[in-house]
Amino acid sequence: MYTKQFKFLALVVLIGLFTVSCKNNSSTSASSNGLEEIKGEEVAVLTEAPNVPPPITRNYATKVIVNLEVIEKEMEMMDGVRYNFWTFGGSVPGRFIRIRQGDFVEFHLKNNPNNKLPHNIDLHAVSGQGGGAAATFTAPGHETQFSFTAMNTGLFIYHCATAPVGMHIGNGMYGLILVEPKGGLPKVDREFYVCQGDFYTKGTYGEAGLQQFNMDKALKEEPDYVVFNGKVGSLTGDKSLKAKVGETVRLFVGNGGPNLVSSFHVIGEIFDNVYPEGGTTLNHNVQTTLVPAGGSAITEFKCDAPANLILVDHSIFRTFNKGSLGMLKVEGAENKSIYTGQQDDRIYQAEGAAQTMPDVPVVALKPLTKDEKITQGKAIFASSCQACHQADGKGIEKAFPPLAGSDYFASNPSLVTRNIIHGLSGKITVNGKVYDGVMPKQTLSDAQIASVATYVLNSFGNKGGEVTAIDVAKQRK
Ligand code: HEC
Ligand SMILES: [Cu+2]
Repeated sequence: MYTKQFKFLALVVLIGLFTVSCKNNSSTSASSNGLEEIKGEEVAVLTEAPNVPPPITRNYATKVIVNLEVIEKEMEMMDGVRYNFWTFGGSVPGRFIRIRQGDFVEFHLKNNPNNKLPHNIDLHAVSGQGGGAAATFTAPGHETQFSFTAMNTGLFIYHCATAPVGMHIGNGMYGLILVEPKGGLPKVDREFYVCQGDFYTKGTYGEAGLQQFNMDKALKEEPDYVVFNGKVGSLTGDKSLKAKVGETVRLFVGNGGPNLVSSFHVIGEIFDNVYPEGGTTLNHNVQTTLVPAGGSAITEFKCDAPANLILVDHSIFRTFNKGSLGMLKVEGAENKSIYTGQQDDRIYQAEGAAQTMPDVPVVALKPLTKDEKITQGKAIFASSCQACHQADGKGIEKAFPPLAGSDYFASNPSLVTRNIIHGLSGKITVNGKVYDGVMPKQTLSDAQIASVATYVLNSFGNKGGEVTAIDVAKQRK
């Protein structure tokens, strides 16, 4: 009898001890439940694309506090085109978050009081209901909090999951969270954050002014814009990424969608390593890697030769007509044994005429002022002309003639529009040098040609002038 009672008491005490220790564990994720012990606490460094937070050097798990603020904000989709973006942190894509496997993340989502809508966050790095979506449903002027342990390593998308979900993502609500493996990622010289997204506007590509979200086009999955880092030209010109010959580069590539799958490619390089879909498998010697909507990839390469590497979605009309074009300038000494440059150029007379492209329907735009044309023309130039004539209009010797101070059209500006409408082939002389190439005719609307021609006439030290859509229409005939 006495011993029975004692045994019972002992059992109660044991159960009590067990539950106490469980309680402690649940708040600190200690090792008895298979999780790493949490030591210390830090606030996550968050960065705006294309920057990436510094690699994690800790060899232990810690408590990481993440503070992310949703901001609804009008910004440029393209020079001259404005859009009301919904952002995680004030830019598209959202801030890059970098943690280590085993970390215990205390996540704070703030919804700026000036915002109009509720938002939340679904982090693909979370094991738990909705990736945190239900726990973070946040009204304007509120802050919510939840916590999770980073169970899996990888590069994960996060996005807003408030209804209508497609519209929240389609307005720019996505970003990347990297969960580094316990030993860290191999060291590289440079890391960049590049995230693709598709956008749907009331107006067509390049139509100036404040553009509204277009649900019909979103449902049909027919975007007007497909861009890296939230804007046409976010990674070109002064904003190009930079590296030196011999350096290793790692691109953390995300795709927010909401609809398109990206065929991510870098013109002029080969990926030495790819972590497909942002997971752990390592693939080598890859030309183009698929990045699913709501997914990612990590690509790594050594910069072998000096070049302007072009980042593209190789679904290529998106790149040259909708914006998904970025640049990585690799500077350094040439290595002719890796890449010679052009060694010869001779006349090859094939049968038939120069190739042209089919006509597309003319999209009518409202008349713009000269200054508006120049602004819009600059953006059209970036997507339709710059690849050949270069951003500074100086062209490339022996291949593409200069538009900068060109004496070819100085006395007859209508030659600019003529070339864009009809294309040009055969020998011409520009500033004393002979060119014998082919310029394909450009499939642009009358208004777009008027804008880009006006831009060319008023840039690169040229003499000025203005072209109207009516001029272009007359010249088409
Ligand atoms: C695929 C490359 C390519 C693209 C894209 C291109 N051009 Fe050209 N362009 C050429 C070539 C090549 C020539 C010279 C053709 C020849 O030798 O007959 C040329 C010639 C010209 C000329 C006359 C020569 C000069 O330097 O003044 C103008 C003007 C011109 N292009 C403007 C444009 C504009 C504006 C755009 C964009 C709307 C554009 N080009 C897009 C390749 C291109
Ligand atoms: Cu949202």
